[in-house]
Amino acid sequence: MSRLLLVSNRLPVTVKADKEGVSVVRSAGGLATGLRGPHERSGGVWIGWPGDVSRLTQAQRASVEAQLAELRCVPIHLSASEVARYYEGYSNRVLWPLCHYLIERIPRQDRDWEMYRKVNERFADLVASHYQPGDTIWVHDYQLMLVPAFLRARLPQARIGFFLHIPFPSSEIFRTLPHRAELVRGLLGADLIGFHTLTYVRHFASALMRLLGLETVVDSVAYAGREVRLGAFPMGIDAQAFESLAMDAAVLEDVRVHRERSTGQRLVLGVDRLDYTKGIPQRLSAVQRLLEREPSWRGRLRFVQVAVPSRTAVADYADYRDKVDELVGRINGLYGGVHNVPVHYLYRSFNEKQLAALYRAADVMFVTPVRDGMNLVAKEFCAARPDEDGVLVLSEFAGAADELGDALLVNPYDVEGMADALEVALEMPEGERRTRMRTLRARVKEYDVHWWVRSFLDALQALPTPPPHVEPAGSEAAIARMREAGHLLLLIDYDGTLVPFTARPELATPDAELLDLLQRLATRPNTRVHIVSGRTKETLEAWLGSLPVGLHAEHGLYSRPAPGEPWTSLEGVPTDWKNLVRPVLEAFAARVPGAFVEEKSASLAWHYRQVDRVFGARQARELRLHLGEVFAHGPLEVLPGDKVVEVRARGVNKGRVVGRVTEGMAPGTRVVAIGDDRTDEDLFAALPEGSLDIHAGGRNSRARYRVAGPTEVRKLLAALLVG
Ligand code: ADQ
Repeated sequence: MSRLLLVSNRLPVTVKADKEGVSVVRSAGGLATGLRGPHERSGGVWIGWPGDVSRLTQAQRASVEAQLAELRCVPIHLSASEVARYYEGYSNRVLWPLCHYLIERIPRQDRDWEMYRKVNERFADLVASHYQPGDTIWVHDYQLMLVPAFLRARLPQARIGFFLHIPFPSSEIFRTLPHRAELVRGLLGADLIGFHTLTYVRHFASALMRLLGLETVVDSVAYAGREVRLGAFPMGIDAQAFESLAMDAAVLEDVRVHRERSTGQRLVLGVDRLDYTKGIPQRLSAVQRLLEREPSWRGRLRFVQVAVPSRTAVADYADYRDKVDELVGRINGLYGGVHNVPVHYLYRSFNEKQLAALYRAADVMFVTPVRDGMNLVAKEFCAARPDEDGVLVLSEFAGAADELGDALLVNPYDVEGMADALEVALEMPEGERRTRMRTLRARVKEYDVHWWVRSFLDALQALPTPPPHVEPAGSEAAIARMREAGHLLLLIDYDGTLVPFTARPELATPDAELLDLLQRLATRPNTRVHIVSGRTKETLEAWLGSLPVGLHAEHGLYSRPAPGEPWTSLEGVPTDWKNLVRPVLEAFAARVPGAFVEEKSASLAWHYRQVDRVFGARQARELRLHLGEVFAHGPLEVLPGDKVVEVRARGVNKGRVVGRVTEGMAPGTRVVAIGDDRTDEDLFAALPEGSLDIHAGGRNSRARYRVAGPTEVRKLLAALLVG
């Protein structure tokens, strides 16, 4: 196994200082437990924030450093302002509510983005300084979404995984964020991006399409010359540990006490961080509603809510706490008796043994987040029930609901419905309880945290090793190589290479500057220029016909070597298929607003540049599949282009031009091809040895040189005319 570098906002430790000195203890959280084995075995380090150590003395800090080193942890110390702005400000006040669909909670002014960026960059610098070739890097969670891209810039060859522990929201929510595109690009620095559920994967894929126009094919997306994989890896818990705890003698004694105290009552349990995503008021309202409408439950139902204090520095959490306090007070005031109250509210942390005892003692576990990435509490409850009893009531908005179908699923926004489900749970016959719990436990035990770590790391390590990264050279290098050649033969694509794309193809006429540039290039000594386009010969003739350049239309089907010479066409290209394909394209155009069909002599094209990105891409995919199925054995090729699906006779491609134009060329001629589209890859592939291939744009390309787009292509060509 390669060395594993783990990166998370918090290190999996707690620093405790008292009169005795300072000690660094491992945390018991799920992530820490699951990753401990691989972390220790691989000999790597875990990089993160150890919490605030600013109040420690010099000597205490040195001791902390030494103890962290012992645990193979590398601290990144955050200043008070970094904590306030990167962590509390951007991570917890912006990203957290956003990903949980609570955009109303996001402050209007987004002041902390810069700090978020800066701290992410600091993390990346520190990780890069510990990196050794061959290491695997695994970055965790929403606080560090930019780290993968910062790392990729520093370590082009590294294997980088990222896991998001919270939901990735619908792209309609995500795109409300001013820095949405930067965040998505940040994640795309990784080789593998993991989420808890397929729904989050789908949301992310649709954000990629909407924000960056990137299409995900099955589970992979091509970005900046790399393949980025997306996957669902539902996180599990240390089920074995919870089961053992639930059988521990001291825990069983606590269970007995809990039960005794609730004699004659059913025990309903809630366990959460006190967080506004956890749906605690909704849960309380459901309890209240049940007591209100079914007086028979009054005095027979005991609801224990344990809430661990969380993010107390964020004002929203204080308000939320007040709201919960008030509700608890109201319910107890209404339905409490002299000797008992229905709601027992405990605002503090419980250790695992105490939690296990409560889980095991409960009749009903009530888990009702309004949104939750996964929700491990639900799984812990199941693991802590070796007696195979107890009912789980679970929000359908928790990621865990995808796996735990044998829970009673509820909609936390429907208080009446939750009250119904609570009652069903309280009255569920033993046989049904056991059947459901057995299935739940089987799932939780099999897909535990160790499975989760293994499956993510296996997927990351199974990715093909990227070929040694050769950064495509830029304009300077290309110009130098072009200048040194005795003779130049330039093969240049038109749309997207010499001119930018326009909404409709007929609008992309050449401007005066371009005509002048091509004229001067074509009359440069020992230089020949050919335009190789997918356009019709009529268009090329009308737009560029007066220039002393060769023209090649419809991907090389037609060629006209010089002005005044006749157009010739490739022999034997069938066109009788067009009458069959045209109606299909027209039908697709009719049902997709903004799409239209273009007819050329040997091809038909379905354009969707003006169509909504997501819808257009989906329809294009469907069209391709449909054509592929219906005309599988015909003499056709279906080519996906830039916002166009083109159908043409098989065997016609831009590569066919190369043979024709290089025939009889002067010795020492350097062939240079420039293009932006997938169809230009055929051209690049057919070039003779020693040629230059230049990709104009950001897609995956075999070309060894790369420039950004039409403006840079023009600059590059203009540079040939000086000096
Ligand atoms: P959290 O929002 O913290 O995690 P959750 O998955 O339920 O939510 O994990 C909470 C952990 O804290 C559990 O292990 C639980 O035992 C413990 N805990 C909760 N309340 C406690 C209490 N009162 N006292 C003591 N311990 C308590 C984020 C995402 C989740 C996702 C996890 C893991 O929000 O959706 O499941 O990360 O990816």
